[in-house]
Amino acid sequence: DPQELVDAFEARVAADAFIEPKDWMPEAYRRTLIRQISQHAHSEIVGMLPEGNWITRAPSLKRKAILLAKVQDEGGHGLYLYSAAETLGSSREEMIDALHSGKAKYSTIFNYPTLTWADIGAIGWLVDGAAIMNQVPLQRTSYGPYARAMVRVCKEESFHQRQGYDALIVMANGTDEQKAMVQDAIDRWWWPAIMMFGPSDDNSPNSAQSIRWRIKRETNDELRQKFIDATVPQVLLLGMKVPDADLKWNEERGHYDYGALDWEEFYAVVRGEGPTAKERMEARRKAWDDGAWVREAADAYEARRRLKAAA
Ligand code: FAQ
Repeated sequence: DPQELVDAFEARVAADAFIEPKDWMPEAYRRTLIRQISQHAHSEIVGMLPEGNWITRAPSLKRKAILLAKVQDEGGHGLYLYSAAETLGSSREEMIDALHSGKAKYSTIFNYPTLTWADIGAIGWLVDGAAIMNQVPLQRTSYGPYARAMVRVCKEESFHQRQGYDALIVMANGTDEQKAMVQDAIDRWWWPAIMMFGPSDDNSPNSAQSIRWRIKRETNDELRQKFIDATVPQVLLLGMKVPDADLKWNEERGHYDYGALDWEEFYAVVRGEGPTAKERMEARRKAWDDGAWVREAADAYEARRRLKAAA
């Protein structure tokens, strides 16, 4: 009886038990998860590009080794996430195709250019910092494979966040020119980073259902506020300024009040009109096309292996 299946599913979610790939689940739950997990995967893979841009220009061997490791981690995160989405019945090809045709989204943040070395520090600290704030609760998301992928991803993101802040501490204690580069990077990355949390709660069409299904454990605005509260003191510790004239500690709320986000910019970037959107998609399509021979070779190998096994 379908109602019994629905009741059993709802009871599992309410008891904070994980839903696993072979469990019955409502079709809309499956679709929401494929959407969110695949978009998360795309973000990791596209997110390799802005930083990859600086690997050959890192200022020292140490910084280069760290950056290489970070970008490789992001590739790994993308792969765990695609695998988690595949357990829901979506194929890798379908997901990649949705990205390349512009049907699937990826995080707005990766549509901004990395102009200086300080941007690499700012991405680690602010972008990975925002990612951690969003992903720590996802370790308890109701779908088992997604939750488990998040455990390792969060550990690696913590390293990413620290290395970014560490790079900026060095520059913030350096020459006037280095200090100015740090402030400039904060000025350009602050607002895009707080936009990563998505639309405000009253404009977030997916939130209510995702919270009911315990896919999302906290709302976009709750996470954004937590991120701002945690990050402002870190800006001040660097001796830098937050580029928000309305930012003010609110004693009564126990939180920072902050200025209005530029939602027009946010939605324009979501629509694919971000400063580097075209370049990012071209790079992804080219990587996919250039890798065709690897997929073909793997298929040919598998066909030969089967032929041999059958003989
Ligand atoms: N960019 O109703 P909601 C990383 C879309 S971290 C683009 O609130 P939802 C690590 C949203 O998809 C970044 N689109 O949606 C890293 C929806 O459209 P749809 C990735 C956005 O799903 C660091 C529509 O707006 N992290 O990659 C954005 O309930 C450094 C309405 O929004 C994740 O994906 C945005 N910022 O909440 C890598 C975390 N915000 O799908 C490299 C997992 C919203 O209906 C270097 N995802 N939209 O067509 C989530 O937690 C959620 O999906 C949210 C959005 C919170 C992003």
